[in-house]
Amino acid sequence: MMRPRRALLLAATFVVALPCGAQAAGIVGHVRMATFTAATFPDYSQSATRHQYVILHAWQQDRMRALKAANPSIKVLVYKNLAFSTPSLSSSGYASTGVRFAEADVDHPDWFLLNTSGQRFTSWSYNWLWAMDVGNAGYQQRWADDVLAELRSQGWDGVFIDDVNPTMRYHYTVTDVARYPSDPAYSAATRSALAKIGPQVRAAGKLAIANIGDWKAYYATGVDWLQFLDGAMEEMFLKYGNTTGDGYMPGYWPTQLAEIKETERQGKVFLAITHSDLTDVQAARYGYATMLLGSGGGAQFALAHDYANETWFPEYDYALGQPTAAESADASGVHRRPFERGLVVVNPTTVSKTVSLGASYSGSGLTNATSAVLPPTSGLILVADSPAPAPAPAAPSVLEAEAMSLPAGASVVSEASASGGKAVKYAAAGAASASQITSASHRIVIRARGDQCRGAPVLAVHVNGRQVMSSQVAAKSWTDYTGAIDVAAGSQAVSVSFTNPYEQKSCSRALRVDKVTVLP
Ligand SMILES: [Ca+2]
Repeated sequence: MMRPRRALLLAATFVVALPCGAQAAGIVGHVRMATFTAATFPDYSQSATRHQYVILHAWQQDRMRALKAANPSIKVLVYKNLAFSTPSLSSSGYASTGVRFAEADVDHPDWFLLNTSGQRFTSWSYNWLWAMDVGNAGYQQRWADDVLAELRSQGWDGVFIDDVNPTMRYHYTVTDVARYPSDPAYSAATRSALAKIGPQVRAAGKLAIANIGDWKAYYATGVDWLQFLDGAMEEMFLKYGNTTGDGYMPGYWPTQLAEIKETERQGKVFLAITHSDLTDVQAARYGYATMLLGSGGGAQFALAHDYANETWFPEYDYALGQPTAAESADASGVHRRPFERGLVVVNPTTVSKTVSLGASYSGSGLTNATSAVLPPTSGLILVADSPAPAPAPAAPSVLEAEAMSLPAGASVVSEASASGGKAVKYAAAGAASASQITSASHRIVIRARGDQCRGAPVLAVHVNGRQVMSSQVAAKSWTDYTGAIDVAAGSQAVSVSFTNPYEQKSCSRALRVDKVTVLP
């Protein structure tokens, strides 16, 4: 199972390893929370290419399968509530909660949390959500068992654990919770649930990612909980208000930047959602730019108005390249981070700032700018007008698989839909190899498809002796599988392997590779 890898600081250069097979969108990826009833996917292929993480409800398995068919390396998480349960189920019988209300109601009344009057209670804001005793060991184990069974049987990549709360104050009067009448007491109960559940989910090869409630106000508590998880969400990142201009939290900006950096330091995934109108470009730039300041490759961003609509902004497609240094602040309080082909600046203060950019940049509404005025709580994502300091990006370098040295068990086959009309079919384990001259490059794209037989063929790619990706090829038609590389201009030794042959009476598993493209 993929583990997000942390950035390694080597001298003055950041070498960033993206998750295996991820679309190399840049140092910050994207998350889609699509849990509203009205959520739509106008184009599964586009959503699956743009997003590295998608969160769905348990009854939306068809959407999960459509996304994974479009991009087998996407991570699709199922929503499960930790701290509450509800009697309602989907029409197909699936629950949004880890433990079913009916089971607790009939067999385990001790799994409900009680108030100081001895009564069960619901959340103030969500009167169908009954508070459960997250500190009860039996409740914790049932939660883990039920969720793990569903992750395995349905093929989810992991679980998005909602209501992982350090406090009950957003749901109920803290001192009225009989067993945990303080934030430290409730935090300890939540921690014990994560300590029990997280390791079991991860040991099963599934992802455990928690939505830590009000993490910014309970920073150290959330950081401590990361050890049990693959990552965490900050659902109120920089701005909680759902309309333009509303709900900025400049006082929490340093803490939320620290959340990104600390999550990266622990080698985990950081999911952030900034709230506003669907078209609020200032909020999107501010959130995305702040993520670019702190990310080492595991940070995933979204601007959301609700959890129904997908948003996308032009800045997400800018080719900044890799960061060339850590972020820093100047005396005025403006933060910046240089990239190979760009610059990110953020003004987290409450007053307007004029910044010198140090060279000519375009982007985020500016053209050929050498300085910029940043309003309070704003950011700019900028692309260098001249290609300095990195050498000019060169054209992609294409290597036809049929031109590579082939191992025994692999052969050239004619396929009208393949580049050059030919591809390589691997029927046995082995590696095809070639040397290819390229410019300095950061991405490698393998066009492949699989003959499926009790599982997908696995494709592994090495460049100059280092494995750069390994991916299941679940696609039956030609599909691009992308990995991150970091090579200087020159001759690269490329090898493409098939690692898991299988055959039985009715089928045999095979890998087909059309071509290899190396991109700057
Ligand atoms: Ca070909």
